[in-house]
Amino acid sequence: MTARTATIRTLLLGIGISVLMGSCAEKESKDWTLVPYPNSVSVVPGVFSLEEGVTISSSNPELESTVDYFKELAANLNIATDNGANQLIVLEINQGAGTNEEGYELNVSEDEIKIVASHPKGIFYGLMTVWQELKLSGSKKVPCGIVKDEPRFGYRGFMLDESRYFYGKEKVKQLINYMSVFKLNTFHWHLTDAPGWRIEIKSLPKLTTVGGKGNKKNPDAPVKYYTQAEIKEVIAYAAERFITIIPEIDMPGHATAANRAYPQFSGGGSEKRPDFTFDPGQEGTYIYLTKILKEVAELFPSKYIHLGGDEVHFGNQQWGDNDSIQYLMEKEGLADLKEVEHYFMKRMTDTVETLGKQVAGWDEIIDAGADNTNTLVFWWRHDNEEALQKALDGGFNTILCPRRPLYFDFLQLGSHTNGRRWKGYCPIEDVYNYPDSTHQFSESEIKNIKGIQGQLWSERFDSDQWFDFMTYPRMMALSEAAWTQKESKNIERFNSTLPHIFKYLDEEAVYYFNPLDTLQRAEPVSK
Ligand code: TNX
Repeated sequence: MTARTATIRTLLLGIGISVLMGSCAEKESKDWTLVPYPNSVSVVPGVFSLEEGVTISSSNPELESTVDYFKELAANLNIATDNGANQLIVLEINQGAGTNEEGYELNVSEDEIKIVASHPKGIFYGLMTVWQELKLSGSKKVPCGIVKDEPRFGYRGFMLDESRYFYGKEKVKQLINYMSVFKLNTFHWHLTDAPGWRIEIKSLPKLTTVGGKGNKKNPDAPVKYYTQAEIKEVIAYAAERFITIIPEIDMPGHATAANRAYPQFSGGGSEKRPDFTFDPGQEGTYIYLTKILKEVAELFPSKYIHLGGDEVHFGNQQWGDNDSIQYLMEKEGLADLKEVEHYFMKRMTDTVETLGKQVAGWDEIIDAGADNTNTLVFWWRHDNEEALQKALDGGFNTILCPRRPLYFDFLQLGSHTNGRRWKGYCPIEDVYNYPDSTHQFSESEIKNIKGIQGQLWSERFDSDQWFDFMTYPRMMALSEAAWTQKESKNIERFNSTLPHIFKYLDEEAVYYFNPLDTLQRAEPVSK
């Protein structure tokens, strides 16, 4: 080989390498790391980088608070937003976007992310997708391509019981924050039950000063409740994250704490559950409960107020010996105590409607003669398929929240000790696979199913650690089950995202359970 041909060869080789390197460097690629996983994702080579900051462009005043919120999140990731960066996030509300209110389309090229939605909710979820990618992948880059997404269910809920144990405002805000990040949209707040009454009612102060004392494990625990100002603060915090809060004032059972405060409205209870019910025989009870519901209705913007209505038979035995109830039965022609219960629910439903709201209730309310156009039914008795069938056949808007697998006070691992069982328990994969693993719904049934909800009941828990351990990451499995279409669900992909979620939760000192390494963390110790 001559010197000249050697030089040409080196030159050509050099060009070849630089062309190769050039294309690699320009076309760095990555996949999305997301829960819930979007319903349609196409990734092309290339990334959008926020390393030099990002300019958010939206001329729509409706999006102002969402944009401010996203800027705050970006700042926490050390991403500058008002620094004149060329990289653009463009937000566009377009009624013809072809997605439902919560859906969005995300178009990512190397210098622009465009999010189009028909409603601010969709823009919010599009931005959450971007934020989640940055946070979970631990980089400042987003994959190029197109995401088209909208939720499978319009109602994606989580219920927290703060009567049995009061976790408090900061813990609730943290929960609401994670709910929004993982695209859940309804927080059902169980504020009253036997151990404690947790919501200030200004016209009836003893409900909280007397009824707010104690919890399930310790009846002498100091008074704990939310003032109306605190409730407003939590509602505003949730609204900024597109989460609706449905308050629950449980009646006519589970009323023990209220009855401690105002015993004149107690309908008695059983030996095991004294003063469990309100008294449906007295006119005064209806006036009293209407006062309560009026303040609740004024406080919460939610269209629904949840009236409970569950497990009345646990403590209505004394209704049989109550003169005013006997009189009511005669006057109204009520044949038995079941009919008394239904009479009570009907009157309280009328009250709620007079206050401009609609009733939500546990599945027992179907038998209480609830009206199918206005009532939202929560099917919780997993061992009572008939109740679900009645709800669906009856045309009720129905939320699926069965004990198994959606009660997070149930065990998640067989060797754990503190949690409920019912011929089995609630491991994370059962939550993830719900409802498809359990039900096959017809087209007409599906129309009545508005969504799914997980519940954390608190009888057995007495700390934030317990809250974390039982809730996370089952809540993330719930979020994918609620958002992602059956065909797009994939538990291996979900499991491979969990370590990224754990890193995030570790930074926040959350005591989650790790189902991939069950020995990593022991069950918390109760006080
Ligand atoms: C049933 S769900 C209840 C709650 C308990 C829960 C414990 C429902 C409507 N009632 O009062 O806390 O089981 O798992």
